[in-house]
Amino acid sequence: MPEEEYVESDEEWTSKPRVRAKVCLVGDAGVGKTSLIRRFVLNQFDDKYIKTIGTKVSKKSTCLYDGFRERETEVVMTIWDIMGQEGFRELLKDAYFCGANGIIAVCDVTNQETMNRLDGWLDRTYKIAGEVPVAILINKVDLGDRGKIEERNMAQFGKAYESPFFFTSAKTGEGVEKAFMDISSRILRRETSERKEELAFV
Ligand SMILES: Nc1nc2c(ncn2[C@@H]2O[C@H](COP(=O)(O)OP(=O)(O)OP(=O)(O)O)[C@@H](O)[C@H]2O)c(=O)[nH]1
Ligand SMILES: [Mg+2]
Repeated sequence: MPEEEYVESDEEWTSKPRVRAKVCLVGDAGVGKTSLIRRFVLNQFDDKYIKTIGTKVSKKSTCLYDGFRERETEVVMTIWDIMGQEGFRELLKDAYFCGANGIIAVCDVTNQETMNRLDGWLDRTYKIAGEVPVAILINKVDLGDRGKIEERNMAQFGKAYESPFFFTSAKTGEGVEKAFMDISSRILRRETSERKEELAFV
């Protein structure tokens, strides 16, 4: 379960619930994992391709209304980026996925192979992190014809992981905020239902 802590707000003399969530990005090399994080966290984009070596962690908070707490709740996401290239990724993956609260699986709209391989990525993820919320991002829509992607197949694929899919572009920003907000709200909902279950036993 994501950790929760309460913090004093400087502006109001009220405390605001804060939930911490670990979100991991997965997908093949070059699909745009690092670029999506950069767009979401810094609102920037770079055309240069600098391969991620090992892993990198970024942080961003979102504020969402939590119906159970009946108040605004801050979801502090630590966003984990991993190299897509096979290699020592294999050695890192257990530590990388351990304790993950949500997964963002990324493929490239111009490269069907990257989509076919998401299944393998998600399968391994579930083994380590459990059945956490997943969002599937079909990235680089500024380059590709989204009509090429069989939406019907995509819907079935999404069903298997109960995950919605989003067409995104780290370059233009299209769909990026929506996808990250979706995963953070589903993590919060899951945390809330676990909390309800816990309280039911008290
Ligand atoms: N046109 C376009 N280019 C993109 C988009 N997202 C990423 N790119 C480019 O694709 C290349 C690879 O992007 P990265 O974000 O480094 O890919 P990655 O998945 O992190 O790759 P690894 O770290 O090797 O696993 C870079 O040149 C980016 O500028 C996009 O939405 N549209
Ligand atoms: Mg990268």
